[in-house]
Amino acid sequence: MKVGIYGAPYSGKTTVFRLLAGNQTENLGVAKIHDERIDFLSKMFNPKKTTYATIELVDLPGLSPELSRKDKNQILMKIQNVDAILWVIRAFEDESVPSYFSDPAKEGQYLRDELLVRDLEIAESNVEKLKNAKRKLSPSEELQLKALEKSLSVLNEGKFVKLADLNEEEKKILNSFSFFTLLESVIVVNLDEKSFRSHDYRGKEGIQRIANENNFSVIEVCGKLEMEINELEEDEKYEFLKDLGLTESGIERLSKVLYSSLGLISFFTAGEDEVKAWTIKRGTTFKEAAGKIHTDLERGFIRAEVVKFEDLKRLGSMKEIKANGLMRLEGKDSIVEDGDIVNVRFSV
Ligand SMILES: Nc1nc2c(ncn2[C@@H]2O[C@H](COP(=O)(O)OP(=O)(O)O)[C@@H](O)[C@H]2O)c(=O)[nH]1
Ligand SMILES: [Mg+2]
Repeated sequence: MKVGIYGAPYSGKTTVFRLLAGNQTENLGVAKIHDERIDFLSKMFNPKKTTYATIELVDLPGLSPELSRKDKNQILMKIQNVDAILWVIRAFEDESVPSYFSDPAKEGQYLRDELLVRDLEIAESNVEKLKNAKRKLSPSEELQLKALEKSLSVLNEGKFVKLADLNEEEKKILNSFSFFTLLESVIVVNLDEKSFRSHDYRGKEGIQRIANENNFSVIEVCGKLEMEINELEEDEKYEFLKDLGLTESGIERLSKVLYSSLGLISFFTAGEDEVKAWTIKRGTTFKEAAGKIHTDLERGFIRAEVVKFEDLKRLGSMKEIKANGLMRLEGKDSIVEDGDIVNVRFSV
């Protein structure tokens, strides 16, 4: 799962990227998904290794109105191969940092419009190509044309392709055009400390509107504050956050929202060697999930022994779980739920 960080220059993209991916200098990174359940299991099993779920991140150059079409396209090309887009919108006041937009809502509208313009171009040119073909279209081309025309019609209304009335087959067909407005997005609003504390900033309604129209989550962070919090020791950090009325930092929250907005959940394996979170899409079966761990486990799958994390947390030990009959046996076609602790029985 790969997420592109998208926004205008000086909005805080690289700051957010470094906070999520660790203090690194390249533009490719891996974000650890914070999960108290993994912390808990790690304390309980005391394993040699603890592994959190992760998401890949790409930090992109900023997009701004003054760039040429060619330069813009070059930047946008870099989101072509991501699974989701993380928008960073500047809503902090700081005279020492240049600013491209007078208002965060305008910045959001600009970012939205650049995605729409690019998708409109793609839809138009491909519809034209198919319509101008001086021959009879094949059945699959007919389907393509229909899906593209549906997309074009919502784009012409200024709406994202994801709002088009598309069936599963049409969505699949559209994959080859990599429409940006078909991807999941999460909007990060980068606030100054004052606005972060008050949850109030200029342009909030406008940004919320863009998000609501397209079913995106909006997360408020304060890049500067987060960087300071990052430097603190664990217990100091907790005090600091408590003072802000929070139980976790914006970045911790962001990593989780990002994860769930992408339709991702975690199942766990836990033992003396390793406690690990495995990333799957909602709706994955136990057999498929076993394949994430090792192909042998999928091939030779017999059954899964499953314990709910919440049960283990409540009862405190595997022994108590067994004594209370709370270990389930699941077959290959049952669906894994978020927080399942899984032990796969297999034979190859
Ligand atoms: N005052 C303030 N400055 C910030 C904040 N977030 C980032 N900056 C500063 O803004 C400048 C641009 O940030 P950067 O992350 O490089 O933005 P990018 O161009 O979008 O990658 C840097 O000097 C940051 O230190 C914030 O929340 N408050
Ligand atoms: Mg940058």
